[in-house]
Amino acid sequence: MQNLTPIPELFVSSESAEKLKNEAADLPSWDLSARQVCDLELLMNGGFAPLKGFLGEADYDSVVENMRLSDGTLWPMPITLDINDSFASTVEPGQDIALRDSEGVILAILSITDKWVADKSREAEKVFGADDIAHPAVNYLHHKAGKVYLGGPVVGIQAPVHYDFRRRRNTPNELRAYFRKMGWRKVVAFQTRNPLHRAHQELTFRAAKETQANLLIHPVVGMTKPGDIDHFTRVRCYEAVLDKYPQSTTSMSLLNLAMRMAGPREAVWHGLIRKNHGCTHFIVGRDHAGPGKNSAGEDFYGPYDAQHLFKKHEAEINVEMVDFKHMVYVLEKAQYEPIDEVEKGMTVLNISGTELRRRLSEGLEIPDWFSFPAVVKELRRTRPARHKQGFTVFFTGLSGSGKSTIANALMVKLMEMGGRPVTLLDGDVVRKNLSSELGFSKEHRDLNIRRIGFVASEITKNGGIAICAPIAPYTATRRAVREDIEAFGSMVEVHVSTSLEECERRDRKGLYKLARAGKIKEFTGISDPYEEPVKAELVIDTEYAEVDNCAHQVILKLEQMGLIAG
Ligand code: PPS
Repeated sequence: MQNLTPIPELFVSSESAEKLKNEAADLPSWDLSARQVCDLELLMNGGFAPLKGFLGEADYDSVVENMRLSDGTLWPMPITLDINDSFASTVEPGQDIALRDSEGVILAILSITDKWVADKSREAEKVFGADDIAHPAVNYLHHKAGKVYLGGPVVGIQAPVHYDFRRRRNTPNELRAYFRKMGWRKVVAFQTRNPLHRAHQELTFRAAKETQANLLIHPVVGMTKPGDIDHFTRVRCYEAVLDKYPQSTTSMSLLNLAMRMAGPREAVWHGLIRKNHGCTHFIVGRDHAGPGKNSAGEDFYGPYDAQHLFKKHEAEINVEMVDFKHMVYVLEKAQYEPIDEVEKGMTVLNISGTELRRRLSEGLEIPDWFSFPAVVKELRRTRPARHKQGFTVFFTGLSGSGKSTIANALMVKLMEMGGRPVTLLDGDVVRKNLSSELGFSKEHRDLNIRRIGFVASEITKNGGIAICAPIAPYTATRRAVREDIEAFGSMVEVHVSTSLEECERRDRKGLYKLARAGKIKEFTGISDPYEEPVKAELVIDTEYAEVDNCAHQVILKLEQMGLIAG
């Protein structure tokens, strides 16, 4: 049964908030991570009701083991405040702490009741089904979350401020009030982290029709799966599709949830959150909130596990599940139909997410039967064809291997082609400007390379070409730089594999002689390591090729990867 009376929030009145804010200025304070800000927002506005704060140890144990709070209430997801060791050593149960956003604004006060070191492997096994870092939430748990958890009730001072799409963001009570005002007694919610194409429009429209309910498109704009299309683009896409629905029965609201990609448990969680937002029905699809493949290349969850778990707890969630029909385009009928209803002999068309990404990156046509022109236009603006995107060519190799010479030749060739600005971040040049205070210890080399990676990733993000030519002797650091860059475009690692003997024979700067004589310490190849890349996109040996030819090899590689038009 739908209940549209206001849901309890954790906020105090604005008068008390002002007072508390002043008092809180003297409290120890914790700067919330992006995920914690999302969690706190939904705690404070009632999206996570009946939770009154971050879970204490007994509730946490019970949620992890049984999907229930210790009083027996169904709650599948541990909402915990993880902190680092150094902050943990300064606070104890019984104390109040201020919770601040990334700009230092005090959002809430937490009264600590519990402080404990979590068994993260158990949490991973029980909540996410496997202690495998291929699962984004398990990776987060082990590599981003702090070791110590704090629990206790929260007093809300102010909601996190959002400057984007303000009119599309609604608290549970705002949505409840809207449904009340509109007389919407039945509301079916559609959760999504992807742009809506025709198949989604068709299935949501059908779900609403079949249940005789109004439709709430309720996309997640907090944190979704790494690699997803950013929410700015997605919201513009959703807005472009909204006029395809009957206006009087459909609404769209943004949910600042940090997803965990926990499949079945996540589906139950999503249902409870939608109940709090005044919905009566919820669409659960195949592989709902699926995290992708595990380290062995298998799916973490069965395709219908989420539907089964939801169904099992449907009465308690108090939201009816509408199972997602996999919609396909039937060519002969020129319309979408659920796959299980398609007559034999018909031609069924479908484009997978991977195929869509390929078509976007290669600038290929995306047919009208698949999506709406306005949606495709938005996607193309964000994901231009690969030959229009920024990228980084990252040379690595010993001192004197020829990196800088080839990098310079490559820069000139790319500038001759035109189209994108080219920036050369040569090892020596960077050391004179960006990293002038650094030496050659492992720590300093890593810092130097991470700085180069940061600049290269910004250039890549903004559609330019960055050419980097440091020694970059450590595999792990090169991998970290790759991650930074690949968030925005391609990274082409080029190993200039000229042998140590040849570099030393050339000794163009006379450094090897000094290094052999012990006059330069920590010299790469002589008294410091060089870890050879195993997965470079290209290996160039300068002993057997002219500079011009070496640079040309890179150009051919870029062409092959679709980064420059042939
Ligand atoms: S690193 O390891 O990537 O941070 O090194 P990088 O910034 O590319 O700097 C390498 C240039 O500094 C000179 N140089 C040394 N290289 C290696 N080890 C030691 N100890 C050292 N001391 C000075 C050297 O000229 C390198 O230039 P390239 O262009 O690579 O020959």
